[in-house]
Amino acid sequence: MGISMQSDSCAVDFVENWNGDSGAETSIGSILDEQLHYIELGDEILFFGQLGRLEDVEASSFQAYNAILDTLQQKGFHTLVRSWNFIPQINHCPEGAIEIYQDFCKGRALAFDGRGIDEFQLPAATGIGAYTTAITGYLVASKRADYLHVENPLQSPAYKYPPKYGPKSPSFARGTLHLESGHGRAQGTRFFLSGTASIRGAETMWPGDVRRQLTTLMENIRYLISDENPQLAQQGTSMNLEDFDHFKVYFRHAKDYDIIRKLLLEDWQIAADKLHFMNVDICRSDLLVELEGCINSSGPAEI
Ligand code: 3EB
Repeated sequence: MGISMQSDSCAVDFVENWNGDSGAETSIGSILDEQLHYIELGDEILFFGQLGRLEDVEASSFQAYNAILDTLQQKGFHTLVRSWNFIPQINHCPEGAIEIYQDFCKGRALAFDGRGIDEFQLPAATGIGAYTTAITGYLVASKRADYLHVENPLQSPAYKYPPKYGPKSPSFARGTLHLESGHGRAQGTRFFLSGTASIRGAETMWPGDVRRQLTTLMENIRYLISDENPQLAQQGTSMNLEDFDHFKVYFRHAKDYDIIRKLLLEDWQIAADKLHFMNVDICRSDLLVELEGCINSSGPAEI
């Protein structure tokens, strides 16, 4: 699936490779008249395709999410793990209507509500601008129950944002942790970090100041994954920034690229080859930068 994430000034499309367990049983299919496709691989499933249309954002996003959730329930994939939502004209507000992003959140939330999915089952997610014509995205779900959705005590859960940010709050968790199975076999930590921005409580911090926004969001990430987060302390798990395999860095203004990169390399000591930059709009018009990422450390070698 091609998802254009770059403005014309640097029109390089981005290819993402997904690897699964090669020994597992595979099956593929599509739903909603081939609007959405899926690949089942053992206990996991990946959906990808169109999640909505700009002509009728709420209804079409509801329809897409409803169809995905219906298929997941039928096939026994009861755990939502991670979703990505790429939304063109994300900050645009059509006359007499709400912003495209808020309209999308409404359709998505109604689909979750309608299928009886409560806030503790919501997956890590990203909802971000894109240069596509339709709303697209992908979603990973699992038959296994050994995932924990994690919230950040520094931030209001997104599903509890007040109505000024939209009639229905965004449906996502701050991160999703794969719980290590016992059986004497250390699998290492696997963690999906949601798109994280300069938000404390429910409020945007430092509008107009990209440096301070980056500091605040990195402090959000550091706290979320640390043992100061009671949900992780309870699991006896914590993570560090250097554990991440990669980060995707979404930034609104092309002119901010140099400073964001410099601060991530120098102040936050992130290795340059772990960073993937995308120049796109972000879901609140006062947000200038947002990061997501994955941890997939292999853990100590087996003896
Ligand atoms: C935020 O914290 C920033 O709508 O799925 C981050 C991650 C954001 C996911 C989504 C939105 C979403 O509210 C925006």
